[in-house]
Amino acid sequence: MKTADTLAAILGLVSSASAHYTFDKLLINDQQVGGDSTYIRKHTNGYMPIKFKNAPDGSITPLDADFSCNKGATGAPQVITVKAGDKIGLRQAFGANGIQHPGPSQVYISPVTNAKTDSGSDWYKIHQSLVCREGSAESFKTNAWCSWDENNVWGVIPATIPNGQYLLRGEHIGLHGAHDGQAEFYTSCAQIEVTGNSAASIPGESVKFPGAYQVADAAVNFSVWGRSTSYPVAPGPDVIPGGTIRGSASGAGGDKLQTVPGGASSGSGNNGGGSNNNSPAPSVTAPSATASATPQPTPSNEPGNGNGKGCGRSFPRRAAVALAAKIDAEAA
Ligand SMILES: *[C@@H]1O[C@H](CO)[C@@H](O)[C@H](O)[C@H]1NC(C)=O
Ligand SMILES: [Cu+2]
Repeated sequence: MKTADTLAAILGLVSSASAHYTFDKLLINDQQVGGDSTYIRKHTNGYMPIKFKNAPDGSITPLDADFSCNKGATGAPQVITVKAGDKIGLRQAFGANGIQHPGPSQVYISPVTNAKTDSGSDWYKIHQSLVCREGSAESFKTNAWCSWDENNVWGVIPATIPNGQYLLRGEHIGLHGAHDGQAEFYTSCAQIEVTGNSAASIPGESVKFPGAYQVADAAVNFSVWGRSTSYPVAPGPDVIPGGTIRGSASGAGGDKLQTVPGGASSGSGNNGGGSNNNSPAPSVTAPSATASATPQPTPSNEPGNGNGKGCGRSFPRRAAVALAAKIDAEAA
């Protein structure tokens, strides 16, 4: 490709990727429950990304204490009751209607005594969403990712966790600047109570926030800008037994949801025993383009989806020019 063409492609992507976002509406099985921030904790970071390097003014880094539920998060008024198999989504706020950053989405839970007041300590990953469309190095920068253009980060409540209250942390990671320490982290926490399960303890590995991610980790120090067409890494720990993985590293197999085998049997028994490697995925379907939630106008006193902070500013034209030249040099 000529450098001018590469540059045009990069600038086009940067501008389409410059709408930032956060999450404040809860979806259960694709239906919104409650209003804005009824079950999802408010924070004070607006739509700004969290970044290791060049964080927007007033934002935080993944090494700050508030990385768990975002800057200044405070308890929401309600706790939503859910059961194994429920699809739970954190939908975008401020009228945004589609994630347009290449990168994974993940969902973590932390057991708490009181989901309205506790902050969570041990975080278990119950879902990760990777690449859903196998294809070219071009689509790997955009819609090869499962979450591209979707308006929520979602997972499925596992049958393998005990009943009780949890914080549920949804996260999307934009990788467009990740080659330079500038992966963008978008996160919010919902307050949930799991019922109907019989597991006595949570299977699998937990991590701490902050702590789970470091700037040098392969999964967040990653370039989507070369000729790569797969993401053979995932940020943080493995998904726990009974959790779900959507898509795959390369997108081979398409938009499929797989349950991680193992964990104590509970409820319907789909996840029992660890021998059930081909257990059916929960009966959920991917969100359609015509999601049920109604987009809302951007309130004048709230941040919009403009490109004033973050991507636009941290990825100036001269960087795009240099990157375009580098990509062409490597391709030559
Ligand atoms: C990110 O990866 C590149 C290439 O492997 C490496 O040169 C660089 O030092 C890494 N960055 C950090 C912060 O470790
Ligand atoms: Cu961005």
